[in-house]
Amino acid sequence: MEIQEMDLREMGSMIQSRVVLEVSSQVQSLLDALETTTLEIAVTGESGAGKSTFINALLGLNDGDPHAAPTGVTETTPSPTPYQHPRLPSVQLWDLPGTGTPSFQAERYLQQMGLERYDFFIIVASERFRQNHAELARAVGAMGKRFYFVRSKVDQDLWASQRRRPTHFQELQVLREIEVDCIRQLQKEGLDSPKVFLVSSFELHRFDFQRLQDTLAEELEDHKRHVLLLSFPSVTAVAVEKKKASLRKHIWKKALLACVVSALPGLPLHLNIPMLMNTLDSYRKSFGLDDYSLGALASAVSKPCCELRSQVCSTLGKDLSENAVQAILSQAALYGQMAARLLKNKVPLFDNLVAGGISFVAAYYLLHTALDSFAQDAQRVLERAYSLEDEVQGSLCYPPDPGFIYD
Ligand SMILES: Nc1nc2c(ncn2[C@@H]2O[C@H](COP(=O)(O)OP(=O)(O)OP(=O)(O)O)[C@@H](O)[C@H]2O)c(=O)[nH]1
Ligand SMILES: [Mg+2]
Repeated sequence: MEIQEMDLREMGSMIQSRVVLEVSSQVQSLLDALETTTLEIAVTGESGAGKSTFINALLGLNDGDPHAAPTGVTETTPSPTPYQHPRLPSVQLWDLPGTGTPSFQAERYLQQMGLERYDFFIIVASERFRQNHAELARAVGAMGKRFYFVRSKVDQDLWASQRRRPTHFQELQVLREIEVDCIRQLQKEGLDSPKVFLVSSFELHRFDFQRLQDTLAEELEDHKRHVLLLSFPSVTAVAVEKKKASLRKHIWKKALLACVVSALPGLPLHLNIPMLMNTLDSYRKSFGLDDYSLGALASAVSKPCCELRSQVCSTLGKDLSENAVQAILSQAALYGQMAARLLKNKVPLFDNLVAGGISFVAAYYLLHTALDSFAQDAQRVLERAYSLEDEVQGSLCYPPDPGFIYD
């Protein structure tokens, strides 16, 4: 009788292990597909329009960085040049040569640039859009690709306008005038409802950059949307929240893969700590909390790096060490049973995972809590980076969010 019960228990846990293994391999393929999803963005426009500067801003690179696109007042980009995203190797921004020669022919230009390769085109102009831009957009559209117009250097326009009309200057009005003028010009060239975004590469957090990001994301399919949201710098509170939401969808997959199924049936699942550390490190970088990103942001906003770093208050943001990770995992044990009940209907094969011990719940808790606190850190860093005066509020550190089970 006893032996039979033991056999049954062993068989049960063998089946559970098999199921977890099988699901793991499927989840691994899902994540692989996501991680290898490519995003190829073409940035084109006239020479000197600010294409390379925009690319560097998107990649979070300072002009002085050895991996940055060269920029300057003389013509600098003679052939299509790919710039790989520093964190996401499957994302490339292509710096295309200027389109401004008098003999410009859109179709030939696109053929030379290898049109097929790109997911969409960003057409940059620092002044009015012209016939060349409209022609290029039409040719891109005719070949079934999307295009977006970026009107760059708006900080410069505002500055000039303020100098011209110091007493009547109204920022919103000037911006509106620029936008209307761009749209009217493109319509005159035969484009019905062009999408125009006003951007300053030196101040991505202002003007239309967030709207550009939202529009691009909306118009991409699922996997590419995720990659875009991860690859663009989070320069506004909205961007931070969207990045968090996009990463959150995949937490359960990461947590599941971190559960190591023992080769011997009946032993509980345990956790692959290095894998969890890698995931946490990628979250942290994704929110720009690593030293490189903080340094780049600090120099872009001319503030000391330590001032921005002081806004990183979460335990893992400050110290992503194995000890800190273990401490949070053991905290998770306290929540284990309650969390297990609440997660039950949210995660496929949850019973099988929980049956293996609370490892899965602990991994899920760790990643969830970390994501929340990194996002809070990122918000505080942004507030401090872009605040005009030093606000007291920016230096407040909130306690870690205990509510991972409630959403
Ligand atoms: N104020 C301001 N200046 C900008 C901005 N974007 C670019 N610039 C400046 O404009 C100049 C030209 O910028 P680039 O990025 O080199 O222009 P490009 O389109 O890559 O030029 P080519 O490679 O020659 O085709 C540089 O001096 C930049 O610093 C911006 O948003 N605001
Ligand atoms: Mg250039």
